[in-house]
Amino acid sequence: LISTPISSIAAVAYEPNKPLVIEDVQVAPPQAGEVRIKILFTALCHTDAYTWSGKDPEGLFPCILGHEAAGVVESVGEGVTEVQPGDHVIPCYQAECRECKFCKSGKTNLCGKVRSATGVGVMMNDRKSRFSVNGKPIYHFMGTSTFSQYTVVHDVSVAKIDPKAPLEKVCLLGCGVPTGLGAVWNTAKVEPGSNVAIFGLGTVGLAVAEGAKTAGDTRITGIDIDSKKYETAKKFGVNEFVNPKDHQKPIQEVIVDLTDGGVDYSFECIGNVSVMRAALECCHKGWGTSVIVGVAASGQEISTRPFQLVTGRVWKGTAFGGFKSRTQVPWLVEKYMNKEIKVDEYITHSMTLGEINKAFDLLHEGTCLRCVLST
Ligand code: NAD
Ligand code: AHE
Ligand code: ZN
Repeated sequence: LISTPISSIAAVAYEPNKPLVIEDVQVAPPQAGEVRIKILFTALCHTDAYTWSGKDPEGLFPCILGHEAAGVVESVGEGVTEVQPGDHVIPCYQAECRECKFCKSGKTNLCGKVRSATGVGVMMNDRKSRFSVNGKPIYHFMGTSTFSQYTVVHDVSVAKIDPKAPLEKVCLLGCGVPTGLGAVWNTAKVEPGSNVAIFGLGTVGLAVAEGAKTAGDTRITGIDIDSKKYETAKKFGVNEFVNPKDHQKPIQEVIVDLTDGGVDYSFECIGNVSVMRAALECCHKGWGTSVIVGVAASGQEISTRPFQLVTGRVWKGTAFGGFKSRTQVPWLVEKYMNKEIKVDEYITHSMTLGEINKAFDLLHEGTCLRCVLST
């Protein structure tokens, strides 16, 4: 079957912070090792807003953002064997080739096969984009570019899922929910009976809460400057709330006092470097572990007294919750189908791709967790 270019409605980011432009984009056929996907549903994540803001050192314009989505394979390039047209899939910004040094290490979910291309908005084969408007190239984003009716991704970035799974829901398993769950299960490996602090109660923080709750007998403290977040967070297992605005003392001291010397595990789910410091320093002496999940702007750096680490606290980070994407996204879909993990509960809004600018506005209001767009 010969694949030809396709016209696709997409939301193009021409410049940082300027409204996205909905227009017809040409999507070239998939080359060797590539897959063209018809995206049916895509959600917005705060990382999309971050790159759009111009603060991402890897952000390139014009580009097509979006990385939390689900769709159906439309056509495949030469040599693609693991998926075929019609397969239901979730694009994965964190690839998994199973052959590179990273994949074979058994120590990380990061994959080295296509990262050099996805970081600069092109495809690996010819270091070019498959998107264009009037012949001018539009950059890819995170190897996914899901704010489009059609996208082209590397075959190592496609998870084939159960065709019975509702795509308008499981699109969330492309980023935020797995990131929070995996930060607990894979990165921190929280044990039963642990004391946990979560900084930031957006989708990622709530998924951390859900993951921590499944560890069993956990005491979970949620910290957020927006007290509107507390009602929902209770449903995700958060037992206690602290609003930094209610306290004079540094928030780490407040948490240490509340938790008999500090927490066993803390998670930063905001992307604020001073909160990252607080999250480390509220950990218990001798063993407390803090996981950085939030993404901080270009030029931002973390700091603490080395004594904090000398005395046993551990600082870690996580990308996509440490999940091996192609292998474990289908497994997460099954867990959702068996009602073992929440997904629907994070979806607060649904709109169309044409309303994407309105959806981004919502993301900055406290009431939105995930907004799912139909394309
Ligand atoms: P979100 O904006 O929905 O949630 C952030 C929460 O933090 C909000 O509830 C906000 O009120 C709260 N907050 C802001 N400043 C605060 C402060 N100083 N103290 C306490 N609370 C504060 O975002 P999200 O979609 O849940 O994403 C959270 C972060 O995780 C973002 O930085 C995103 O880029 C990042 N992220 C990382 C990965 C990864 O793989 N590491 C994956 C997905 C998202
Ligand atoms: N380009 C950004 C990197 C941002 C970042 O850390 N991204 C996370 C995923 S966020 C999803 O919402 C990630 O997976 N990082 C590992 C990787 O390989 O990019 C910057 O700040 O430079
Ligand atoms: Zn994301």
